[in-house]
Amino acid sequence: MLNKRFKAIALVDFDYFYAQCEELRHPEYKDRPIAVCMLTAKDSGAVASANYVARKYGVKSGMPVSKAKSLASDLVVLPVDMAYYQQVSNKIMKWLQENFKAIEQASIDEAYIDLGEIDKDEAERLGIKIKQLVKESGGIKCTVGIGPNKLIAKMACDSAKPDGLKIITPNEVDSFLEASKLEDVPYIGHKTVEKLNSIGIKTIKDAKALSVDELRKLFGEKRGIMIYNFLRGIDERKLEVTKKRKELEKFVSLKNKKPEEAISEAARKLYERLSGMSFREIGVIVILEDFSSKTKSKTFKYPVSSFEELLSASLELLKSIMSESIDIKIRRVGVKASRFEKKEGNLLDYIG
Ligand code: DGT
Ligand code: CA
Repeated sequence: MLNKRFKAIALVDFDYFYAQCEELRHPEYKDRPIAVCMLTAKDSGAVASANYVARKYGVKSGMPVSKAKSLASDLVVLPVDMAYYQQVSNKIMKWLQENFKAIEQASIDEAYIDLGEIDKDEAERLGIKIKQLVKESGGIKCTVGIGPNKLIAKMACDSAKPDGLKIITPNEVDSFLEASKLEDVPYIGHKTVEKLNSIGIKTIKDAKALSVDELRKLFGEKRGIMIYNFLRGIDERKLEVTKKRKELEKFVSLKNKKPEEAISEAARKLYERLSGMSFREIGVIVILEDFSSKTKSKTFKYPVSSFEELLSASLELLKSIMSESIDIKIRRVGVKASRFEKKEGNLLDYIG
């Protein structure tokens, strides 16, 4: 059968995100039910994220902690640690940004990726690759949905959770939608579903029988048109592309350290932040006691991604700055990487 090309959008959504981050740093809880909760006082508050073991007992986001505990007696209740989840998310999002031309970070655990014009086989390969990238950069399992627009990408993703990959080509949109429930359509909340149910409309197929004017009357001008379009898989929303980072830098104060020790620490911190990204230029910034600064940089002939090369170039640049002035009093030092490169050529080349 002809494998037609289409403009594809992917949605990547990290599975049970806060709870999975906790599993990462607490392997001892891995097979236990975990609920990460917004705690207001001891044991009172609501569940923000639950792992799939807890979900088997019926534990869900938004549920009071006391109810969750009554459902799963050995529930591990952990408080939300946003700074940590943000760190895990940043690492993965940066990586995705460096590997794809256009991404829109939609939330802490969701990003849309423009995959360009591809066929179903390429979509499959890219979907697998996205899952690998997320796993390698953040240690996190995720689900990827791919479709001709944001709406279908999101619905495909929701239907494939957890640890899934689902591709819906333009030809498959109608049958996919007809097999979905009204409440599976984003922005059709339970109030809209109730209203539709009250006039005898139970399925997407039923709802498609309503004209755009009827939907406008029921839900207002804008919402009516949106619902009309979404029921047909039509979504013109563009990606709001998150800007690519041009450079990354890390600073370390000397305090009692030698400049070489501080630069090594800055290089290590920078390397962690880079999470495998390669770069063509490296700079060292030295901030003196009087807050003036000196910088030197080096350009590589080839993209570099190893810690050893980053460290030796940083030390070399530091030495060169220090040799140019006698008796300099250093307050802080920094290492900066720039001119990032995709790992290998363009996006599809990446798929080996
Ligand atoms: P998933 O994607 O179904 O495997 O599970 P999650 O936990 O990743 O849920 P998702 O994608 O709806 O939301 C992403 C994160 O946002 C989630 O890990 C915690 C936070 N979140 C979601 N729902 C709630 C909520 O009702 N209350 C609070 N405080 N946080 C929430
Ligand atoms: Ca999620």
